[in-house]
Amino acid sequence: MQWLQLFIYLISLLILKTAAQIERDENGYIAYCPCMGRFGNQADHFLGSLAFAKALNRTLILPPWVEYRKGEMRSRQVPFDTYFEVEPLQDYHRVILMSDFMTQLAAELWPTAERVSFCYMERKSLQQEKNDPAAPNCHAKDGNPFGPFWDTYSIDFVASEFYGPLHFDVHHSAIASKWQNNYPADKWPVLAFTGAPASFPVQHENRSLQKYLKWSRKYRESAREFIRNVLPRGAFVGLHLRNGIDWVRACEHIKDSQQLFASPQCLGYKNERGELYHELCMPTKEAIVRQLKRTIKNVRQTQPTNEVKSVFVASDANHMIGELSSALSRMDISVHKLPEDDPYLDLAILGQSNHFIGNCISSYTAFVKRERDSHGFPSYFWSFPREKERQQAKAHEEL
Ligand SMILES: Nc1nc2c(ncn2[C@@H]2O[C@H](COP(=O)(O)OP(=O)(O)O)[C@@H](O)[C@H]2O)c(=O)[nH]1
Ligand SMILES: *[C@@H]1O[C@H](CO)[C@@H](O)[C@H](O)[C@H]1NC(C)=O
Ligand SMILES: *[C@@H]1O[C@H](CO)[C@@H](O)[C@H](O)[C@H]1NC(C)=O
Ligand SMILES: [Mg+2]
Repeated sequence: MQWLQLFIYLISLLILKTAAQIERDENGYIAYCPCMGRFGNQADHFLGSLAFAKALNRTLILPPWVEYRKGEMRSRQVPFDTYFEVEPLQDYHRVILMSDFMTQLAAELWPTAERVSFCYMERKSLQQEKNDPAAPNCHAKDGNPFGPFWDTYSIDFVASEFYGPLHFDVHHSAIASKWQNNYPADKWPVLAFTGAPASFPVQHENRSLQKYLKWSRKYRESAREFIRNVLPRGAFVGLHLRNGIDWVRACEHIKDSQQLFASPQCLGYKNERGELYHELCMPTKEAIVRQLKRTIKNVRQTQPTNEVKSVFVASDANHMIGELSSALSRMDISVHKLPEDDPYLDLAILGQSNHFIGNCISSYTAFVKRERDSHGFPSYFWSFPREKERQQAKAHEEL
């Protein structure tokens, strides 16, 4: 038994040593709650927050991902490194897991009596009696996921700080130095934001930061195994079908806007590549089948050595497995989906497909598109360019 005790002793030494190695950053930290939207939105916000932390030269505290489960009143917080590796991010800028920060640095650096929440201006509480006109507040923990998020690390705030008119557009202005002047790190070691210090969708300039987001080993391996064991040998096309009931409703906003959610990824940030139209958000089943067949035929012509053998479908609602299988049966192509819903594994597999067709409006698609861009893999969008325009363009070419 002695060797076991020795082993445990050595392991604890090692743990103590790595713990002691976490040094305090004299330039301070940034914390925030990814309180808006689900994964796609949070990922956009993450890239912007990472760039913001770099511009302010503060360490970014990596927040857990906020998830919502059916029938649960409170959000769940999933550690950042469940899905992504921490180390590659360090190549870009200093980061620390929120749990590490809280257990190892917070007591000294951010004691409970000094925790201030940052918001642009007063945020009213949903509970009227909490709104004291004489003492405006960020109400950083008011509602879901705000309360559950900070509760995960037993964080309470003793005061609020309104940072307006400062903003996060460090790329197009000299705002970073204003942040540093107003909030020097010796007086403000931690800037804790009620929401992400970033825009949605992610700024054009920061999309390439995606390359520092590497899937954790678990997701990399699960994706590889699915591709190797379930899909037939050969190339496969990945599809994202965003068609749940929340999406049907979201698509109704198309008619009163220039851009919606992630639409700049196909239309351009200044609508250089066109205006919004409804099919971009909700392509018809017929259009989906037509475009998929056309894409596969194209690949067969242009890359005859790497023939498409299967299609992998990710969806939040209707995978259209029946429709797609029968449409492709004569081409000897099989259609697959995961046996159980897993939004993260879906993403990891879509990132690896030989070709990808996604939804231009969806930030979930945007994650896949950015990851693929970082590897030089091709991506397309449903109903883009618009079918009519494409036919006209083709007619022109033929003339
Ligand atoms: N498993 C799975 N879930 C999806 C898929 N598409 C959307 N979802 C779920 O729906 C959520 C959509 O929200 P979000 O990620 O913000 O993307 P957006 O609303 O499409 O911009 C995702 O986070 C997933 O939980 C999919 O293809 N597969
Ligand atoms: C940024 O912060 C790091 C770590 O605190 C420090 O070593 C470095 O000198 C800072 N850079 C600038 C330009 O201030
Ligand atoms: C990301 O944004 C920051 C600030 O907005 C900017 O300084 C940086 O150049 C951008 N791009 C990359 C690739 O970091
Ligand atoms: Mg969303």
